[in-house]
Amino acid sequence: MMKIYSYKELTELEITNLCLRQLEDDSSILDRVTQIVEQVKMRGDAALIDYAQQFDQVALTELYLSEAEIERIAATIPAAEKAAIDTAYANIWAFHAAQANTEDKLETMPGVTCWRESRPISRVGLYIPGGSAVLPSTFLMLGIPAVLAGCKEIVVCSPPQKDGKTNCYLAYCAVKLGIKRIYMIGGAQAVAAMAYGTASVPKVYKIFGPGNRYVTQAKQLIQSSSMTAIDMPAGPSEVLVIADETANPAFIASDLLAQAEHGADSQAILVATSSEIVAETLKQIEVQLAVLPRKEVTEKAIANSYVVQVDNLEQAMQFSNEYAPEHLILASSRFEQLIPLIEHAGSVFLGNLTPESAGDYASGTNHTLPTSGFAKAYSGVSLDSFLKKITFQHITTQGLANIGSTVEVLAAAEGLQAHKNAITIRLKS
Ligand code: HSO
Ligand code: ZN
Repeated sequence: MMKIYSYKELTELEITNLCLRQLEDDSSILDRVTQIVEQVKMRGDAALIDYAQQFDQVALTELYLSEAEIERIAATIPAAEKAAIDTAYANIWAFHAAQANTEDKLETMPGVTCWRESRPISRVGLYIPGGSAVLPSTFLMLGIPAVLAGCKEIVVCSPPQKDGKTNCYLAYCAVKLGIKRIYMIGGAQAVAAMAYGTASVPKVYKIFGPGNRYVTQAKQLIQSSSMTAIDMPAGPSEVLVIADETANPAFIASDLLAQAEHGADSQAILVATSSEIVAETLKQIEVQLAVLPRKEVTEKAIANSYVVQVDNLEQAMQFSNEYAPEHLILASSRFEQLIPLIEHAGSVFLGNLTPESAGDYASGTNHTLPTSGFAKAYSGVSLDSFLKKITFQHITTQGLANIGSTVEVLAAAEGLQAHKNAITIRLKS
């Protein structure tokens, strides 16, 4: 069961330690991942086919599913799942479409005009996991902003099922997104293929998507060795629930367990002002956990989680800001007054009727979020993640007269005569 700490009895060092995520030491797999990346770089498609045999036990003749095949598989989706994907799609689309903005041109000095324009990253790679859990939701969360941004080439990799194909959910998402190929490549080899390119897989400029330790390690590796950006550093998923006496223990338990079922290394933290709520929640966890299909994994994650008992909501927010959770749930009817106190969180869920699951699948916000305390410096995936901003400027005769001497003086101060000349020669003309 979860350990209970009393906030006021914790030293600063203890708080720091509680907020440290157990980042796995992945040096053990670094050699293996390096080898896979090297093989893909050298042998391209041949290496990918060998790895599909070795890791996925499938003999691929073609590395991707064609448009016709995707359409055929997509057509087998049951009606309820189709309707659910349609609704989620519409909400996620609307929320991300609203993020598009154009900035006004600004005259910083009379005759000196500066502005920014967005351009899509022309080729992006999406990794959609398919091992222990197939995640059509992740396909929507990455595919929709990519399409909205106008990325010309969207390369999608997902590990093949036993039949060498993908399932009807991913296929249906691909059809909706207008994506005409799904590469049946998983793991570190998929990341390597998209980072370096092979005969079949185009090289991309940015790779998105969650994955296991191998995928994560490969993303880190290729970031420095190839000219490829990644969405963000990834760690195990987490939730922090802040609850006061207005919270519902059964609801809190359901949220903690939803997080915990992602993996044994997931963390679910409860920060509560009321000891009765804590006691009730712990009971509810037992009850609800007992009948979960993923009980074993979930139990492990719960054992790896804890409760912090606080005196008031201000203390709760202090702890939460130190932890910087990927997901923050404010299980309180007083959530309104807490919003200004939030400094760090990936995504926030307000009130007792707003479970994280809603955001994981369908409300509209993106579920690709900063974990492991990276919420202190990173934002979750959004439309902007698929865009670059280019700055522009234009200077008129009047502008040159206005800005000229400032640049000349600064260039001279830096000892860069040629920079100064670029102004002087124009002022003279
Ligand atoms: N909670 C996960 C996203 C997810 N949940 C996908 C279910 N499917 C990371 O934010
Ligand atoms: Zn989730």
